[in-house]
Amino acid sequence: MNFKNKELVVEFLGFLFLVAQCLCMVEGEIHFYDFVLREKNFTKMCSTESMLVANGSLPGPVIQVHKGDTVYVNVHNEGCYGVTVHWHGVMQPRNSWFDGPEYITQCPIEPGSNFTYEIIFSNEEGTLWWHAHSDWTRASVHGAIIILPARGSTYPFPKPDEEEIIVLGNVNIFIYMVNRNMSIKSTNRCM
Ligand SMILES: [Cu+2]
Repeated sequence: MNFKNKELVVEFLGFLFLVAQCLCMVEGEIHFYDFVLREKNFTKMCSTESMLVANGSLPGPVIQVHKGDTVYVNVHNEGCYGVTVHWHGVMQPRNSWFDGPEYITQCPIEPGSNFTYEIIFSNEEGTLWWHAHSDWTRASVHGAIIILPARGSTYPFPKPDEEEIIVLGNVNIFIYMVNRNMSIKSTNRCM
């Protein structure tokens, strides 16, 4: 290959690099979240129990994105049990290692450690949810995922005047399991 041809190849590669950069820019925005999982006391139905929750709230924090965005969630496990987090309904094509079911796509995040999930929103639009995917932890470690239409597009229906997030959960199941002293205590590293 003579010098002129080499120059053309370098210019062409440079052009491809610029096109790739532009394509990356129009794919969507990147968001970062930190979920700190820690025990907290809650009183429900006349009973006070310590529950593992994310960022001190039940339900946990809301993830809000637009279609096509990517989210990085750093999960800090400051609880007593190994946990994972699943992004329910997010298809994650070619990204299944961040799907979250314990012992299927990953080992649990051990107490005192953290793990950063990459969640790629491809075709999803609407309201989904995220939840812990380890035994009973899903009862108290969960929250909503709001996926707005892609930037520059609109809802497939008239835009609502107001929107409210409703998360349905059953805390009684959690209290029942604690009271029955199920396997939860045998795996509790804090006891
Ligand atoms: Cu699920």
